Amino acid sequence: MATDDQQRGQQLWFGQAWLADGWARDVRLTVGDGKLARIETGVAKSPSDEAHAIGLAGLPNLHSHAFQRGMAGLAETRGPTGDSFWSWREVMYRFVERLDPDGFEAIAAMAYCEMLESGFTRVGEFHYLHRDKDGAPFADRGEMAARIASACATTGIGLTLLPVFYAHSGFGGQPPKPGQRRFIHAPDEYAMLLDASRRAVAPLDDAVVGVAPHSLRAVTKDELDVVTAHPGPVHIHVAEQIKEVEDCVAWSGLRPVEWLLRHADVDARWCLVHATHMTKAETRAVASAGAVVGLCPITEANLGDGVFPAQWYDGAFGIGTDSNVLIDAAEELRVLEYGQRLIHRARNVMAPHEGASTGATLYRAALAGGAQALGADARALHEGGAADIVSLDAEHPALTGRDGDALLDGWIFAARGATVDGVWRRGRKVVAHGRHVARDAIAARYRKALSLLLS
Ligand code: NGQ
Ligand code: ZN
Repeated sequence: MATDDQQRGQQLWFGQAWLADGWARDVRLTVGDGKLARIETGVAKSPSDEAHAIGLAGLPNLHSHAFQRGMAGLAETRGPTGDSFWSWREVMYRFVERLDPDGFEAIAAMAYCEMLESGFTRVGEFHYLHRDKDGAPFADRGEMAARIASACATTGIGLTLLPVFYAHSGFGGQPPKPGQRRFIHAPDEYAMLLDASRRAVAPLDDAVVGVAPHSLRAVTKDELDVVTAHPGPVHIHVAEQIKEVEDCVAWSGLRPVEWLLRHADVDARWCLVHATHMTKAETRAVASAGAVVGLCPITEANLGDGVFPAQWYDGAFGIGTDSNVLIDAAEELRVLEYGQRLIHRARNVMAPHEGASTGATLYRAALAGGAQALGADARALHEGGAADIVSLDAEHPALTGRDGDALLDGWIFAARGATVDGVWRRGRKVVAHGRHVARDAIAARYRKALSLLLS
């Protein structure tokens, strides 16, 4: 989207807004240079204010593979034998074979448009599609990273790019499979990929670049050390599937999270994506290491991963849309809580104490954990912080007559779509009346790309 300087330096007024110290009424946010220059509470609306009912900080989406949006719903037909995560992965690898940079960018822009419309204002793109169809490097190593950056520029979403290191098909350094040829790097090439990635995101306002060893299946201990020696957030898929746990135990005698905690300096830089299959001791150790757990409840349900052991966990977590089979911030939080309710046959499982709202607990945790994992300033709305703002539609039936935390419960548990009304990124309005301002052009390009890809 073209930079729109008129949108900067503006004043937004909310009937109520969730700030660092809680809900406040009659709030004016003055935006300058992409930041919240000033926050006033208890002030009357002035004619120069753009007025909305309910204001919140936008949520971070800490784990996305944007291109997978293009195959959403195409792996829901029963195959010949035992459909599983691994058979889904075969479908995904076949989709990857066909993707060129233009199609990749068109799909990413569509996914980011939908993310913004659902209330996400920053994405952690766990990016591993580095090479051309035949596995040869692109002339520019950063070609695909630049396509992601361009989709972010088109949509306005904030980017934490996580270039993935991928070298093996299984524990103990097994050689990669042909279907993985577009992902592969040698450790010395990875530094060049990071340089190219930094160049690719340079045109964006507040991008962050981290590192992502794909999984313990895809990297050796030496490679993990090389990759994590680079600065920035560290993201890794871990303990998502039982087979992965069993293979790790067979190889090392340790479970994946146990192995990771013993062989890497896991700390607050780290985001352990999924971490579904953990013992009580592993769960406690992850929390005390200060890492963030990256939960992707819709994808974990869709892929049949299992349910995160939240009953043992008191550490940081955030949410991610991962496979992007369905993009919806509120629904990620709802499915997280509902998974817990279904297995424990209880209600309000994620709320920590009597009187705590489950929706507000989930929203605040996802905001803090997501910000930590993405190396971003995405706490509650605060002076000096990014003007990444979401407004909810007070006229939605699920929000009618609600106040404060009950609005978050209404949004997360009781609303279907269209609850998010406006979204501002660095003060620029990118969603108005629930629609991305560039949706028509983005969707037209997406339809064209998909008709080529799926023909
Ligand atoms: C991915 N997605 O990298 O896209 C993976 C599948 C794998 C999830 N784990 C591939 N949800 O883990 O090998
Ligand atoms: Zn993933």
